[in-house]
Amino acid sequence: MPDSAASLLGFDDRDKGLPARLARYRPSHWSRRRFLVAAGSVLAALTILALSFYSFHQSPPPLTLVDEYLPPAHSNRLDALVGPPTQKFRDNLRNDTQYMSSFISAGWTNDVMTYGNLIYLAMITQRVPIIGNFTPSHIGGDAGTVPFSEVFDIDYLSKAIGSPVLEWSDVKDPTSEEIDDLGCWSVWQAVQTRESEPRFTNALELYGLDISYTAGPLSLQKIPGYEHDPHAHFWSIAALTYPSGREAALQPPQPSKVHGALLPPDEQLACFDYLYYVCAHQSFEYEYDLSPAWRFVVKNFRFTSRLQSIAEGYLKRMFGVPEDGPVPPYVAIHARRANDFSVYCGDVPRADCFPTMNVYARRIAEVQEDTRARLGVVPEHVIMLSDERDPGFWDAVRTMGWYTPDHTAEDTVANYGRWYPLLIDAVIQASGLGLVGTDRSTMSLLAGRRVQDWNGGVYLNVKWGTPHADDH
Ligand SMILES: Nc1nc2c(ncn2[C@@H]2O[C@H](COP(=O)(O)OP(=O)(O)O)[C@@H](O)[C@H]2O)c(=O)[nH]1
Ligand SMILES: [Mg+2]
Repeated sequence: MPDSAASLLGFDDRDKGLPARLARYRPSHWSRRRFLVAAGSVLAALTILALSFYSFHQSPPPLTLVDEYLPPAHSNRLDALVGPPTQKFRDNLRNDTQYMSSFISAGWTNDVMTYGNLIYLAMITQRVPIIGNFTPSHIGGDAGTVPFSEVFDIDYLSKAIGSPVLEWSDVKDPTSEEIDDLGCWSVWQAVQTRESEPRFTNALELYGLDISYTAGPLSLQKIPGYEHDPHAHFWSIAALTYPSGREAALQPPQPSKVHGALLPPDEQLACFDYLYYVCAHQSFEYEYDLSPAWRFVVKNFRFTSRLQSIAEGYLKRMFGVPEDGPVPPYVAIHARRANDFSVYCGDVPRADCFPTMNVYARRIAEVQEDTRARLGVVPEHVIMLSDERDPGFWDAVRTMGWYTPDHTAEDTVANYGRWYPLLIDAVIQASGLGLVGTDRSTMSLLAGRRVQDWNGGVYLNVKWGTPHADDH
């Protein structure tokens, strides 16, 4: 044991030459000490035996060691089901297992975070999460859905978090014409003041689920009745999945859309309309280092090797390096500029509201300075990724000498489908040594956290809204 470790543990070689004041610890005194220690131990053991005998006869029989709610430890995530997808979902649920599901309805990254929240909630309540496909919003509602497992490695995820993660297509045959009734909680009705309906979902069209909702209790909202923050805490929602919390919160269910069914929230398959606004401690918690949904779940959403290698092909062609050579280290910029962001500019003209190329260049230099000091690497290549359509913007990017994937020349949509310009851009944002993102964009935020946690790189955001917003 090295000296420092030895002294940390309380051992110290200097004790070998015992001074007079420590004489009672000399070997001649040890036999009496040993006797006292032995007698004490026997007495303690007898007391413990007596106490445990007493408590055994006083309390109910000891709990069994098998926790009935623990998702069974399957080596294959699909063992969490009875078998292959069935016509009615219920026929595929194992009676020794509890499940949880929820739905999405926002931009892609928001939806990634919502699935992260669902899986984290399922983990802390020891249920098996069932997630759905990604549904299109910003890429055009007619683009069709894409399976979670086409984007992220679901087997890796299941292993990494120690719980099976299922997709609806594993549970219920996607070609089934059956419409299943299901009772779910509406968190949305409890946490916001603007709409009276449950959050809109595609559960009926996508999975044939005809849902009867029960409004969650108003106490779910972090600050009940506060119109500007619809967040709920994970454990407030989790409470609804245990008998005591469930019974205290039950109220009359609302009729389902197709069958007019009136069902209380299902106990075997706990489900919720919408889980985007959920946190353990702080609203919009993915922005903070403590975010448990990031640290325990979404950090393990690794892109499939197929998607990663498609994106790497784009990088190599962009940089002009051979297909079998390495991708040089680079910094990516994510410039979020579409209309859903420019509405926040108010009266400020777009040109003054969004960052100029020089503002990005200053942040790039800061990233390079950090990686040079910390890693001894200066990533010289810079890639711009953006939802901007204005050709003038892209001309300015080229003038800076920055790269950009060319989804038109590469014919990305024809080759891979409508989702792939977005997915390839997301992988590129996540695979550099640095990301310069757009303040308030969740797409930047998740890409930045990937760069930090997966690549040991740097994530900086550019502020916007006025010409000097990013001055620092
Ligand atoms: N292809 C591509 N699409 C983008 C880019 N930035 C934004 N988008 C689109 O805009 C959407 C932004 O919504 P979301 O993912 O929820 O992130 P946020 O709105 O920035 O917080 C994305 O999902 C894309 O559909 C980009 O750099 N490349
Ligand atoms: Mg969004």
